[in-house]
Amino acid sequence: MTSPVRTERHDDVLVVISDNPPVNALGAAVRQGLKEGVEAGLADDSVKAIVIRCDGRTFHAGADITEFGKPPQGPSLPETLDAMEASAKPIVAAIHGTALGGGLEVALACHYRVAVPSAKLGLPEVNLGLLPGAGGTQRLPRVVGVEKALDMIVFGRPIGAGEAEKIGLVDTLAGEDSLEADAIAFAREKAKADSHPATSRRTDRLPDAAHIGQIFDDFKAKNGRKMRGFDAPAACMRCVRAAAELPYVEGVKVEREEFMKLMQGDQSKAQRHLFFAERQAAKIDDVPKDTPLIPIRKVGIIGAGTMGGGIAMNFLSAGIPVTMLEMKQEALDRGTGVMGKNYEGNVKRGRMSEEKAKAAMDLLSTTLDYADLADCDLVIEAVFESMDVKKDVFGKLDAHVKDGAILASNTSYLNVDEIAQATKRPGYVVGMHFFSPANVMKLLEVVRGAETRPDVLATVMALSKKIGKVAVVAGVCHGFIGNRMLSPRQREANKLIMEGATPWQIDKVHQEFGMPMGPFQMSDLAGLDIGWHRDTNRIESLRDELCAMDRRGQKTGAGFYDYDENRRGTPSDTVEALIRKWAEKEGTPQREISDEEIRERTLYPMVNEGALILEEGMAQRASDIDVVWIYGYGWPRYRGGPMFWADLEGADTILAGLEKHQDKMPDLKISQLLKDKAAKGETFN
Ligand code: TC6
Repeated sequence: MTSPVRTERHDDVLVVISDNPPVNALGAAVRQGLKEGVEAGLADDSVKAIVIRCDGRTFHAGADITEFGKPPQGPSLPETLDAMEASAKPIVAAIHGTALGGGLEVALACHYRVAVPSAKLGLPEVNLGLLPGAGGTQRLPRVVGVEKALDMIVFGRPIGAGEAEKIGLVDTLAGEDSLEADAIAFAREKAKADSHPATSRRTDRLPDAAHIGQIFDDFKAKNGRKMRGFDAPAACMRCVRAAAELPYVEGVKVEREEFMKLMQGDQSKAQRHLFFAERQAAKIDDVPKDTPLIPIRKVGIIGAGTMGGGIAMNFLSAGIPVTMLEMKQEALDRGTGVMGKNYEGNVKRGRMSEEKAKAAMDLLSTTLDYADLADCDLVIEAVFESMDVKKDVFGKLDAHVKDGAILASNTSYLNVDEIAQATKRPGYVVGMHFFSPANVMKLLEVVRGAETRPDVLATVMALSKKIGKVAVVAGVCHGFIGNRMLSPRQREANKLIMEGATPWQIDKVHQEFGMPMGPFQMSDLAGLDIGWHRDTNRIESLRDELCAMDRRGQKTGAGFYDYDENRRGTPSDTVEALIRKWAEKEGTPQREISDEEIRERTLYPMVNEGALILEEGMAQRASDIDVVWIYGYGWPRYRGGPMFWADLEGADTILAGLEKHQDKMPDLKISQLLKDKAAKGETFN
């Protein structure tokens, strides 16, 4: 087998080049090649300096994640890097693209770092439930100081080469098109010096012993909430603290120990699963990768409400012009006003520059006339959730918008095939289900109708990446993937409060599980009056009565909870009394309900629904369902999504849990797929 690493001589400088597409991951063969390349340079007296660079689109973007959990092969990364750092000849990392994880650790073990201005550098291992385990937690603080290192390691956020140069992580910037030549010249210059900085021996950027405690206390006080539930951030902090307090060799031991613990834990397994799940979701089994895409140069949005405005912002921010249509000028003015405010907010919070926000709004035009949408390549409808209204809109779009343009519906429940029948181009009709707030939430469910063309699907999937979304393909069924699974959870939660649990007990169980909010907190946020017929004034359920009392959720200051002016909720005695009144009216016997029962009756039916979705072919794969719940509903990343979590629980445990409560859930149809998995001891993922 030929090595992915080769060397080239440039007079007295040896360049060691990795070529391991797509991202030059540091697999066994690359590590071996790097080690041998450096050894060759050291053994040859005529070589005065060594440059390490990569071919292709990026410098090493990390360890090869596919090797994790398998028996180690070839030289380990720490061993390879220690040998490099010990070299008496200067070694220079020449960085383009992304130097991430193990890739940045390679660069940190070099004596010098040269980067093109567009390069990004970071230690994102925490996002995989891990920490930089090849000396990164010990070397980075020695180069950039503890505070900056904490920021980069605990949050895993890469920084640009410009900032890296400012903080001393990069020694000099190279020309965008002359990286190799500039790095060679730099290395040759450095070769004149007698010695070269070995990162592990540096202490000049480490804080005084007296300040260390304060730095870590402050960091924890400021960021503790963001790390709730995750194991890796705290382990990263312990390692950086070891870097500040202990000699390098001792710090490395702490790093190794913490790394191994994380690597063997379920959290990292879950987060690594998600890394691949997210990438897999972009692939459609029967749509070839090279399917020609339909160019999308202009987008139309029908509806300037919260949803329409949020959807429009995604395209505007990505530089794609949008024309927004409404029935009345006031609605357009209101909608564009809200969008302007949202952009202002983004600028204020430092998420976007003022110029970028202005450039985005400049790409927006508005109209009351369907004829102005004629030249759009894609039109997304975000109007009232009613089949009649949607059909009317699609009929009009079909008549006005050019042939070959894609017509998409943002419906969250309705039948996309029926909507498509309102047009003469059902092949060009697709669902694009954004989640609210649509300019923030990463998930996009792409609903594939019976006649949706492969190029339409491929185009929408590619476009979603361009606008920063994670897209998952769903089939046509009520609520698609996410909302369909939400429904049995809510149904059981509603029943449980009638049987004796309180909304706050149920929400607490979900929050302790790691969800940002429980079912009743979510109802209050969404508003209890969705589907409530105020005009009839009929009170047929607890929900009707809450609405009639103007307890319609956060927006009216009360729902299941009472809310203060900062929208902080507290349990309501009134609601509790009301629940008991309704339970008595229904004749539901009251009993003490355990947290375990709440978990089993709300979470297990979700898994069952996920299995039904798979069984019916409404999702392509179990990991797609996980992606939906992570990006659309705040399922804790460290639990990998509902189907991954089910795999850890075991299909047999889930099935037994459902069967145990079957008398309380007579309407629950247990999935045959779940039964099969349980019988064979198989997993979904
Ligand atoms: C680490 O370094 C730990 C060190 C401790 C050592 C002791 N390994 O994202 P894309 C695949 S942990 C294996 O679509 P982009 C990816 O699955 C690692 N495979 O491209 C996909 O395959 P597919 C720390 C990898 O241009 C293909 O490459 N590093 C790896 O949108 C293209 O990927 C990270 O966490 C990998 N490390 O973004 C960085 N990386 O085509 C992880 C990618 O078969 N990587 N693949 O689906 C990234 O963040 C991004 O890939 C990117 C490129 C920004 C480098």
